[in-house]
This record gives sequence, C-alpha cells and structure tokens, in this order.
Amino acid sequence: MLSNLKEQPKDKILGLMALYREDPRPTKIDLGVGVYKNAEGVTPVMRAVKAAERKLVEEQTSKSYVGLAGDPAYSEAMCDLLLADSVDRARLAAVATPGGTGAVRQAFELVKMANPDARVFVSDPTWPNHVSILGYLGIPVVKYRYFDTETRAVDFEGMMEDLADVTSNDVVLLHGCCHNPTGANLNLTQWQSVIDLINDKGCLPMIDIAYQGFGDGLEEDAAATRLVASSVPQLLIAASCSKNFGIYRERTGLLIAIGEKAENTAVTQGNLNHLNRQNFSFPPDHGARVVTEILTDPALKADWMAELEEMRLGMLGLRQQLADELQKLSGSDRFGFIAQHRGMFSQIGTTPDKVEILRADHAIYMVSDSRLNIAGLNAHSVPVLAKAIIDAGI
Ligand code: PLP
Ligand code: TYF
Repeated sequence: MLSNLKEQPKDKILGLMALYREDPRPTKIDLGVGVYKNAEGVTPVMRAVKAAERKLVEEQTSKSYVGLAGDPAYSEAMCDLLLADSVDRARLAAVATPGGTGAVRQAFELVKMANPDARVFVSDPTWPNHVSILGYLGIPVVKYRYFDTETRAVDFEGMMEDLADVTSNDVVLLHGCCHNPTGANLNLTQWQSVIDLINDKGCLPMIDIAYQGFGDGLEEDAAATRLVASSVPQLLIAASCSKNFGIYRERTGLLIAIGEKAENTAVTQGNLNHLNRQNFSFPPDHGARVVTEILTDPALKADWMAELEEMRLGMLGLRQQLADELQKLSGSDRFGFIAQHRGMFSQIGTTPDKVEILRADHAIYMVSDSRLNIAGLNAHSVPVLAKAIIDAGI
C-alpha cells in the first residue's frame, strides 16, 4: 500500500536550510528560514527561558497529563499578553497547540466544521504553509492583493478591492504584525477600514500572530489584534511563542476563538478541545509552562522583555544599516523600504534567477521569492550583502 504514495512538494524554505548546511564556503550568509540569530549567528536560549526551565527542573513534581486545552494559566497569560482588556474574556475560548502552526491548522479545521462551504481569503503573498494546509484540508483559497512590488509597501487599494468579494461564508486571514514574507504592514487607519469591511460583510476574521515584539514593540505589535478583537463580533487568533520566546522546537502556540455571546463559549471551547483530542490528545506542555512562568513572574517577565527589546532593536539597526548602505551604493532611495518594513523579513522584490545569482556567486541564501531574514545579518555582513545586491543588478 505504501508504494502508492506519491512524492510531496518540498517546503522551499526548509529546502534552503539543507542547501546552506551543505555549502562549504566559509563566507556563506544564511538569510533563509525565519529564525532569530544574534550577531554571532547563534539562536540563543533566552535568559528568562533558561531561568524558568531551571525553576521547573527544581519545582515540577509531576509530568502527568494536564488537560485537552492545556494549562488554563497558559491561555490566561497569553490572552493578557495578546489582548489585554480589549475583549470580554467570557466570550473567549482557547487551547494550547503544538506551535503557531498547530493553531493555524486547527483554526482552519474549526472553520470547516462550522461551515463546510467557507473559503479563506489570504494575502498574496502569504506564509506558504497557510496555502498548503488549506489545500490539504480541501478548503478553497482566494488570494487578495497585498504587496505592491514597485513600492514594496502594502497595495491597500488593491487589497480592499479584492476583499470586496468576501461574503458572510468566508474567512479573511490577516497577519497580526510583521507580515511574512513581505515585511510590509497595515497602519491602524487601514486596519480600521478592514474592520469596517469585515463588519459590513459579516465574514469571520482570523489573525495569525507569530512575531509579537519583533516589530515596533510588544504593545504596538498587538495593537491591531486588540483593535480587531474590540470591534468585531467573532474572531479566530492563532498565536505562536516560537520567535518571541525563542522556543521554536518546544512547539508552543495558542488558538483563541472569540464568539459573539458568552453563552456560546462552552460549546466553542468543547469544539477546540475536541479538535485537540482528535489530532493529538494533549498539547505539548513544557514550552507553555515556561511561557507561563515568565509571564506571571514580574522579574522573569522584565528580563524577557528587556532581551526581546534588544533583539528587536538589533534587527531595526540592521534594517537601517542595510538601507543606508544600499542608498550609498545605488545612489538612490529605492531600497528605503527596508528601513520601513517591520519584523524579521523583507521581500526585496527581485526575480528567482537574481536570488540564485546571490546564492551561486556570493553564497548568500534567501528564499526564491526574494524574502530575506534580517536577523541573519550582522554589522559585517550588511555591506557584503549590499554590494552583492548591486553587483547582481537588483
Ligand atoms: N505563522 C506565521 C506567519 C509564521 O511565520 C510562523 C513561523 O514560524 C508561524 C505561523 C508558526 O510558527 P511555529 O509553528 O513554529 O510556532
Ligand atoms: O517562514 C519562516 O521561515 C518561519 C519558519 O514549513 C518556518 O515561519 C518555515 C517553514 C515551515 C515552518 C516554519
């Protein structure tokens, strides 16, 4: 039977990781997969995470099962971080999931259970896993214009034109902050227009937020999610702790479903628990417990916030340095968008063959759609990248 299996399409981002590993050139630069790296190229275990893990080793008395939804204290701490007081918690159901990807997957499954006819509108481009998971679940995908490849900013007019086709049967998927892969984001006025459209159409909004604290700050990056939560009757949120806590491999995420009326919350919660049970029973606990320890201990939280802020400012500094360097070499402002983008990524807007020239001739690895991971740079590699970009005729 297994011989019937067909080869599956590879993930181009993960494929790039393997190519990079095999490249013997000592000058190689990895701007591929979205993992934070410090100036030494290391993805560190954050100080507060180490401290929380030490505490768990000393104080945890059992590793017995927790519950289908995970530890309620984790959901509560994460909802405080994401939503603050933007929404009545009685309307909110939540489950811990294996990473943000687990939350995305189960949000889509919940949509399918609630409405088998639903289509999901996704930005063009979006994180490739959105499209592949929707395809796997057989949910129709509709792309809306998002990125203006000329200005490398949001094509807001195009986006709103395309979203005009949304019906009350549909879901609109939005990135809460730090859009992956483009780095271009809506401002709060534009978010308000999207909210008005959502309320006008009666569709279900869904927010994927995987980079809170990587853009303009922890509070600032949550502002759009909070604005939506306070303005719409129903909302799904898929959150990831992989990046902002640096706990990628612990698989720590949260799926939140906000309903119109508190009296429906128990049924929604039951459906979320049911989905966890069908897929894996109990969600991973270690990462979630580390996050809860950090968010509920003022000293640990302050240290986590300080380290996250250092990371964020480091990435912003690299953006500015790269934009300045490119301005110097090109004699134009056409790369100014790099300093305007937020988060780990910028899509610089060139062709796959130019990206391939960067890899083949300069050992610089970025995703073929010309997405680069800013955190893969340091003060020394920025001028190298800038020169390679100009030499490649980008
Ligand atoms: N959503 C987006 C847009 C992402 O970029 C990521 C990537 O890390 C995720 C969700 C989920 O990540 P993870 O499953 O590692 O928590
Ligand atoms: O976009 C990225 O690089 C991150 C990491 O299948 C990632 O979100 C990449 C591919 C993938 C899962 C995570």
